[in-house]
Amino acid sequence: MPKEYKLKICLVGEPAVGKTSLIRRFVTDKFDDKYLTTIGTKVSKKEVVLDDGTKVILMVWDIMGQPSFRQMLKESYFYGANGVLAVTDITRKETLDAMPDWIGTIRSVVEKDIPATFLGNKADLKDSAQFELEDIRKMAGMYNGKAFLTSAKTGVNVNEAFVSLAEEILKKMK
Ligand code: G3D
Ligand code: MG
Repeated sequence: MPKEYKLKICLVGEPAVGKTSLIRRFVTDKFDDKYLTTIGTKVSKKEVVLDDGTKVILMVWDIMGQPSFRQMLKESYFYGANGVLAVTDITRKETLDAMPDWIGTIRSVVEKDIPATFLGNKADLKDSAQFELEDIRKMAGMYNGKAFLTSAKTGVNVNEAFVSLAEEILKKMK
């Protein structure tokens, strides 16, 4: 009998990197170009079945990206998190540079080696890219995480990234 798991996943990253859009794409498989900036927190739920038949219910937490909120909100948002999706925007290098601060914050609340998967989002805007997959891989490597180029707009790699994180979390639990 395959086991069933329920996991809490938090998205972190600077404002406008595409956190809310990625969740909307993953949960509803649709992209809305007119989606407004998030106000407050939102939890979405999606069930995935892994290759080995394991059923995983993902509770996906969307957080406000304003760095000033990082300290204020960290306890309630990150409490009980099983994994992190660290989202950057490939058209803005500063969103990659800001990531260690985000990871530091989450690691101050939850266990130090919480699985983290690193995304370079807006892969559809490749022509205005300021960094590439290799740079994300380097950062991910510092935290033993995987790296993906994603696009909430086209949907490329969005499912793959969420599922990969779920697999990393379960690998660690077993
Ligand atoms: P956030 O939740 O991290 O703050 P949002 O980011 O999901 O609100 O997205 C911020 C802006 O980036 C939005 O544009 C959204 O449409 C756009 N966006 C998100 N993901 C992608 C992507 O993969 N490709 C492209 N081209 N745009 C993306 P607006 O104009 O609505 O502010
Ligand atoms: Mg948002």
